[in-house]
Amino acid sequence: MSGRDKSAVIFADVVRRNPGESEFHQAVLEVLESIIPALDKHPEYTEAKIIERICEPERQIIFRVPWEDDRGEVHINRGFRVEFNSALGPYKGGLRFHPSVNLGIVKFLGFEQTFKNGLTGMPIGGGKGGSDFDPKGRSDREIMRFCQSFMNELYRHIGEYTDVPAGDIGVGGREIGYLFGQYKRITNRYESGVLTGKGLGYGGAQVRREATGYGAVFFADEVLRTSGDRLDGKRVLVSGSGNVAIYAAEKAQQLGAVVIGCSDSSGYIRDDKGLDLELLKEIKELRRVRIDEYVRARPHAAFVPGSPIWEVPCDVAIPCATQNEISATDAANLVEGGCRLVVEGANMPTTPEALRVFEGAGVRFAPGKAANAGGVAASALEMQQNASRDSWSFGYSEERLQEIMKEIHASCHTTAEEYGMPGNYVAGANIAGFRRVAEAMLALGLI
Ligand code: NDP
Ligand code: 2IT
Repeated sequence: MSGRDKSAVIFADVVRRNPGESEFHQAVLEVLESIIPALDKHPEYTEAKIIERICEPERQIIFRVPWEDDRGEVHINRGFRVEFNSALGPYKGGLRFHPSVNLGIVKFLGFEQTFKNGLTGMPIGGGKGGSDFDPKGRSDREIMRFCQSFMNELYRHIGEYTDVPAGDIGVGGREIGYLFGQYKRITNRYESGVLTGKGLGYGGAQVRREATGYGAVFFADEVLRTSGDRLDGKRVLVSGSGNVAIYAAEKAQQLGAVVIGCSDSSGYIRDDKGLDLELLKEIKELRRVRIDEYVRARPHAAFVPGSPIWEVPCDVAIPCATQNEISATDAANLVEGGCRLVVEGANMPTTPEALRVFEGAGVRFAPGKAANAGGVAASALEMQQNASRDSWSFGYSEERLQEIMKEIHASCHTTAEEYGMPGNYVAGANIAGFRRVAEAMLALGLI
């Protein structure tokens, strides 16, 4: 059977065995389509049923999370941890707290994470978790009680050599602190390497907070350099205004770009003079309020409620909010507005239809599993520092991050060329990430 036929049969089986999990199907299809040339070249993967095994998580944990709000009312949420693949190292990947979280979403994220972590070249397997808990409007005490209850079950499944969670949407430094505190209390172990994204005062690493956004911009810079171009002077749009968006905007500004807009789920702001990042950090990191607050302090800027940010003309788009946030219409608007490069800070923010629009228009495209790998790579550096009880300076950590992003870029670029698809970063990232995981799985026997 050809690689193409084999991949179609496997995909049909994945859909049949995982009904209703549309995001998971979408992520699997993209990878299976990309790796066809690698399957044709390496029949040993097909013989050993590597793809069938890769599409089936090693372990899936679903649990009840009961907690009490400030008024004493009891709430029940659902917790997840999908331990996808440990061929390359302990399961590694974030936790997402958002009302939309369900098993299919956690599986798509865990699946992507497996290849992303492979691409980093670091010793980390793939996993993901989270809950359908909605942190919006909750007090610090409520967040703490939720995190403690979540950890009361999660602790038995994780460990520095087993599974190492971190943040994702709705989970940042505050939540990681509460989760770590509860893990330490239950286990009576100061096991720093069990979670990453910790605060700098208790085992966290410099540049982890900035790493995903900075890394995405380093990746953008590498893509531009391949054609002798640079970020300096470019108009950049960033969607979202959370951890990834804020630090993508910061690094883009440092490299001379003008970041003219960002968003949250209520709408977007446009500031043609360039975003005031200190103000944005105060609104989003300290006060945790809605983005229209921005225009109160910067009256020349505009707040546009309810519309996608992609209607604003730009040169470079960095989606940093959530999956499937760029539709075909958004993509057409971006192309019309002059956008020549899309770099995914978020996981799978571009719909397959939008990707076809970009491809048709010759827009360069950097997929999340390569471009946003800086976050998890910095997590692996945090694990390394925890294991050696060391802590590195900001400057050194940022240099390491930049080197890693350059290597990931080079690996996607050369793999795409090797397989006859120059400039196709989707194929390059999927094939390079897949091959790292597949080779390790072959070496480890039938696992
Ligand atoms: P945050 O929670 O810090 O920020 C998320 C931002 O996206 C917020 O502005 C939020 O708006 C917006 N957003 C989230 N969900 C939706 C939605 N359904 N519709 C519209 N807007 C939405 O998360 P992160 O910045 O950490 O994560 C952003 C993306 O980056 C995710 O795709 C995540 O998986 C990915 N990522 C994160 C990494 C990390 O290290 N944190 C690493 C690699 C990838 P609002 O507040 O209004 O909900
Ligand atoms: O999607 C991701 O890569 C993350 N949310 C970060 C995972 C991590 O373990 O740092």
